[in-house]
Amino acid sequence: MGKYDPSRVEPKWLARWEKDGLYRTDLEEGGRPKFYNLMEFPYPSAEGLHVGHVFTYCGSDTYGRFMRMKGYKVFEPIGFDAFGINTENYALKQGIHPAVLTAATVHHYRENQMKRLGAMFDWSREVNTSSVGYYRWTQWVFLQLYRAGLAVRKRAPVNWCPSCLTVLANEQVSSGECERCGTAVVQKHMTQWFFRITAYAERLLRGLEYLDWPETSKKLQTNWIGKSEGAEIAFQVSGAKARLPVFTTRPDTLFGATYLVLAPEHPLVFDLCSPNRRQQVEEYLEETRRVREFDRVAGSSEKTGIFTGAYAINPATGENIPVWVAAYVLVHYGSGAVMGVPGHDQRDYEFAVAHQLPIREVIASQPGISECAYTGPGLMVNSGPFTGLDSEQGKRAVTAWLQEQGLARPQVTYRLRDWCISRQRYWGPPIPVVYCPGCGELPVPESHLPVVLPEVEEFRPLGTGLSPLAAVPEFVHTTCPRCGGQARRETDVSDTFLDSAWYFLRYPSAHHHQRPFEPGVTRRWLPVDMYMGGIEHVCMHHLYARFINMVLYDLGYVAHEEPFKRLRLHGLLIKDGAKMSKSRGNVVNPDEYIDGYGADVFRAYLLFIGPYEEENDFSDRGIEGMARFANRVWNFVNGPAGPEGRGVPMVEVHRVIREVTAALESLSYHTALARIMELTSWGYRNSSRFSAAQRREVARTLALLLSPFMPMLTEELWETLGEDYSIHDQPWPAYDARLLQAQEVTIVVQVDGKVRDRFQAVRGLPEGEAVALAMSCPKVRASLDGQKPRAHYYVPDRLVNLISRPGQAAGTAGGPKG
Ligand code: ANZ
Ligand code: ZN
Repeated sequence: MGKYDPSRVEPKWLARWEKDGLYRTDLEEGGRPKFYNLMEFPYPSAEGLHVGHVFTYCGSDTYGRFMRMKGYKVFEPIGFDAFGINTENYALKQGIHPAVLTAATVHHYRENQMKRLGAMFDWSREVNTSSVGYYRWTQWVFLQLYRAGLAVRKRAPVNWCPSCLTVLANEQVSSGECERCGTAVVQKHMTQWFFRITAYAERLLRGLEYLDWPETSKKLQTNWIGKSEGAEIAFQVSGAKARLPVFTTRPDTLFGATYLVLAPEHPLVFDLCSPNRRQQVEEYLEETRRVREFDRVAGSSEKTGIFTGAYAINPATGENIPVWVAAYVLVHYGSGAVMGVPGHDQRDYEFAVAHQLPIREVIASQPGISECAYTGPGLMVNSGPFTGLDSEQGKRAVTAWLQEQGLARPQVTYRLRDWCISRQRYWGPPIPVVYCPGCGELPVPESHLPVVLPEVEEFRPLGTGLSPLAAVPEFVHTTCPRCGGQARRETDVSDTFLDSAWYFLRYPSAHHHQRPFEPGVTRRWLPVDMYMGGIEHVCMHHLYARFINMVLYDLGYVAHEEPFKRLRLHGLLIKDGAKMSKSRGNVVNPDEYIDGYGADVFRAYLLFIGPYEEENDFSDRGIEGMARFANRVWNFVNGPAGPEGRGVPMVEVHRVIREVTAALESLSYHTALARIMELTSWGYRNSSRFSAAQRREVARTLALLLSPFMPMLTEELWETLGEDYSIHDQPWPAYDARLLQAQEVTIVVQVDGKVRDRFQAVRGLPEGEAVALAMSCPKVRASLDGQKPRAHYYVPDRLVNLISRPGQAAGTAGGPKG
């Protein structure tokens, strides 16, 4: 058979699988239970896949393969998130049309990179969001939201990227910078299309409870949605008709409200402003316009502000309190106005100190408020009839009291903003809306879809706040679907995140052209059973997808309310201390490794670096070791059998099967691989003792256990063993639980005579192995703290005592001490 040569083995099986359609899943009813195994699809960017992507895909694919062997009909689709600013920015940089560039990159990804990975992708259902066959349905999704009143055009402050020349969703801005290009984002007032995701805030929050998602992702979404319960309290403006509503989570502190603050963009600022203060207020507004919203959210310590000259009446105390304008108040949170309670809110405290506003204690506390605000609960003081009440009860009591006078109502506020989905760019689905001088704004009738993105020479953003499509008269001029008169098309395209908010619904229906998703196959295959993705998507893609899916559910198009039953977050691959990314220039290209070692070795190597769900450092130091391991397995199966032995107990085989199974179930790929390596070593050690049947069983088991990690190598071994094609259609190996139980003992591990841990092992474990296992127990490792034990003491099947301190002789320190 010769040496293991991946350059011979891998292409052989890739071709065979493709020819046989081994991974083409029959989505019709019947057969095994279904398992929809989803991974985030790539946006085909410039340089191709990097090692981080391969890490993600191989982890997901390994899980899919495992589920397939466990008897599920696994559907593992793949596609390309090919529309969007990312691709377009690269096209602009290269001076290549995005359509041309996309076709080339998709081809490169698919043919030169992804297909080589040996994953179970069902290429027959590939989707590409930039193809008309896909985006006509993205436009259809838009129309459904439009009909439901959830897609609205409104003027609002939006994030504008001066480099990408387009607006961005809040989610696409991180610490004030464009997520795509890193340029500082500015605020602009513009008319844009929004999806009213805020109408779903409560349901998006509640639904999280029932999902099998990691706690971290639930927390992130919960915080992003940001529910706050409190009250809206109206303050009467002194000497005027106007009332100023404020949102507060602490109505119990009303007696301590010594001033009001409006956001600079608050519509009443100018009405309230007294004539002699007008100029100063205007100067202040001008100054803050340049300050970005995000600095304000981040709780910047800057406490700038200006007095408007107006006063309002505190409804609790009847006092006249000054009305200020300050940048720390956000216009579109709550009502854009705050009651300043410096005694019990730290931002207010700093503001009051800076501007010499009175600070009043209304919640009693041990530390008091002489140094800083007291923000905790306590008994109300200086609060008229409420004095002495507990602050929690006070919240309700004060609200109810004001409510009777028509001055307050309980209110819930969310931090979540409506999703701005229009982009002034070229490379996306045109938003299907028409404007008629007579009939107004009209959705394009479904029967007129798709609104085809015109082929243009000039796809550069205009920078005028209009999309390049506005400069294409043949596109802009159309007829009104209602009156037949001359009308104008909407020229913005929709956000890429809309493309990806429903792609998992399209995969099973990729062959259907009459509908976005065919009801039968959708009911059978959705929701997704396992979704593997990155943490950076939790507040964007995952949230958007849940929202769109929920809307489609409400409209009766799908039968499942939540799209992703189970979500797991893969860790990030770190290189030189930072996340791999093109902008940092620390991207590692997988191609050379795959050329050098084969995809199987590289797959297994990536999954062996560390726990899949944690951050891992990429270096290629250990890849040789993985290549040696692949060779060892190869040689074990291919090597000369030698004379038949008398036979050995096979408990070890069962133990390893059990542990690899458990490790795969919990995505502990590195552990699974370590156990398979142990089995390999054990196989070599016992080589001369195996009966022929045993030797064969070990070889078969090794191939089966390794097949989710190294699909091509193991397919070749399977053939060598004379087994039936394909190894990937075999059931997952079973283990004999009763045998394991009977053969198993619990070994106690002590360090210097103190019990530190225990582990399960087979009876009669050799001393060297027992000590090695003892030293690998986590608690033992912690207590040794990097030290090597000086000696050890072993009672077979019972105890290992590791001696680390000097002066404790092995023989005397040992013995179980209770
Ligand atoms: C008075 C008060 C007293 C407050 C106190 C807090 C503590 P969360 O929990 O994040 O929802 N607030 C209201 N609208 C705001 C806006 N547009 N921009 C900035 N801050 C705003 O925060 C709610 C609290 O944030 C509200 O409760 C309000 O300050 C402030 F001892 O009202 B509080
Ligand atoms: Zn009309």
